[in-house]
Amino acid sequence: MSSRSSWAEPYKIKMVELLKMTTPQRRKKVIKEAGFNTFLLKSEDVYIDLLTDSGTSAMSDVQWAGMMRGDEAYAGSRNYYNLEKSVKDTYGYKYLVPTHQGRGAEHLISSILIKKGDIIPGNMYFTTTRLHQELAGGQFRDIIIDEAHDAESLHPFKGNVDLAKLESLINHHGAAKIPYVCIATTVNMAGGQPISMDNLRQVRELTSKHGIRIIHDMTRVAENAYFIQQREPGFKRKSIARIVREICDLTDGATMSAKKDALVNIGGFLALNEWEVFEEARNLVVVYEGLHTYGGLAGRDMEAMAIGIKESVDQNHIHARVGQVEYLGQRLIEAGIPIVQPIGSHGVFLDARRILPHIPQDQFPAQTLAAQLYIDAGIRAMERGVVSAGRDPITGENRFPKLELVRLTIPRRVYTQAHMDVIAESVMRVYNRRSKIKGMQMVYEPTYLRFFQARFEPI
Ligand code: PLI
Repeated sequence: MSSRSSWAEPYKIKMVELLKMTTPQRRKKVIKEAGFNTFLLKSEDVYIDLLTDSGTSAMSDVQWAGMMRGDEAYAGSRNYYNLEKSVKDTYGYKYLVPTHQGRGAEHLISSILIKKGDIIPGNMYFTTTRLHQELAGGQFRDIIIDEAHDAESLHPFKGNVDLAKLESLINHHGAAKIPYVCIATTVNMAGGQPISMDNLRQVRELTSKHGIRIIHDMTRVAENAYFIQQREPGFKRKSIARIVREICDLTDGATMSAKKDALVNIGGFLALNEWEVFEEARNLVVVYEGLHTYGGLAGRDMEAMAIGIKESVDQNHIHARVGQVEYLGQRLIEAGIPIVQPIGSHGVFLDARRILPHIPQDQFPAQTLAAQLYIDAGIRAMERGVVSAGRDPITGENRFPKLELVRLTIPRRVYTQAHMDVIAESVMRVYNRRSKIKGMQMVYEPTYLRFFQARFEPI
């Protein structure tokens, strides 16, 4: 393990991508044309892109070299076998089905395991994960601890499961109605908050007692392992790789968006320990993604993923990754800006409820704040509040989550400390004129995952 205490980057820069600066006049014009939805902006109009950490990371020279070794055979590509080995060695799951990205894996596992009327408990929803559960006929139930819904709670493991909530669901519906419990490591919608190993062990014990599977959303598992190492007694001297493996060993299968932790621009997989479920997934993948040895990916993409998985569990890498996010978060805390605490692993989440208390939630405070941030300095963030939560599929009513957030998501290995300063200064400027900011109304609402394409107008 490293004796370094600074989070300074364990890499140097070999190539740069030039950014375009825009004027406030242009930004006002283009955000209006984009329906005040940052997803609808052209990326060339963005200075610092904090929309997501998904597929936006910088690959290493080793990954790029791997891209040149793509074996683009339709079947049995050498890169598939390299990926299979990397997944087995790092995560320990027995069987691998590659998919084009995380939601491809969610689609497969939901279609295979969920029957109409089933209940899927999870430690907070994620947008695509819950939608696939619902499209398969299931209903999601939130079993995360209450502290996760409180932006101000300093609980060190806000991703933890409330075991009483889980037990009560099992008692009420019966284990036969629960095909699996969905456990995310580093809970995205809670602000990048980890689950503790101790809590995961208890979830394992309870689910094993009832014969219920745990399907692991392992999209940011290495980041979760870092928090366990730093915060949970007994883990200080364990490597990230070992902690990651210990987490995976407590679960029965996993969906992975490799576009996050695993440092690739595209790719994902479904990993399983049960042969029968794997056999079905291997068959179904040919319908929706591609043959089971490429799952919608090019050989070169699988090679980059195989390498990225190994880089993701390096101590110096993860220390710098989370360290950079913490640097930005600390600057905002020092300036008195309300953010979700503790600071998460993949981004800093602004608490729009406390920043814009005069805007009611049905006038989309987080959506509004994200648009204002863009206008200020060309920084693109993402709404994670009432727009992302969508409507209840049964009642059709808007879901009003307690957390109404703007996510400043930090891509891995992309921006510098000076960029973090620019971001902090822009947030402070917007914060200082917050009382003048007015809410918005939604003027176009798509059926699925509305946050991607909805349009708004100022009231
Ligand atoms: O975007 P996909 O289909 O590769 O992965 C879906 C997905 C699943 N689980 C979790 C926890 C995610 O964060 C996730 C995707 N997240 C995106 C795109 C994000 O911006 O956070």
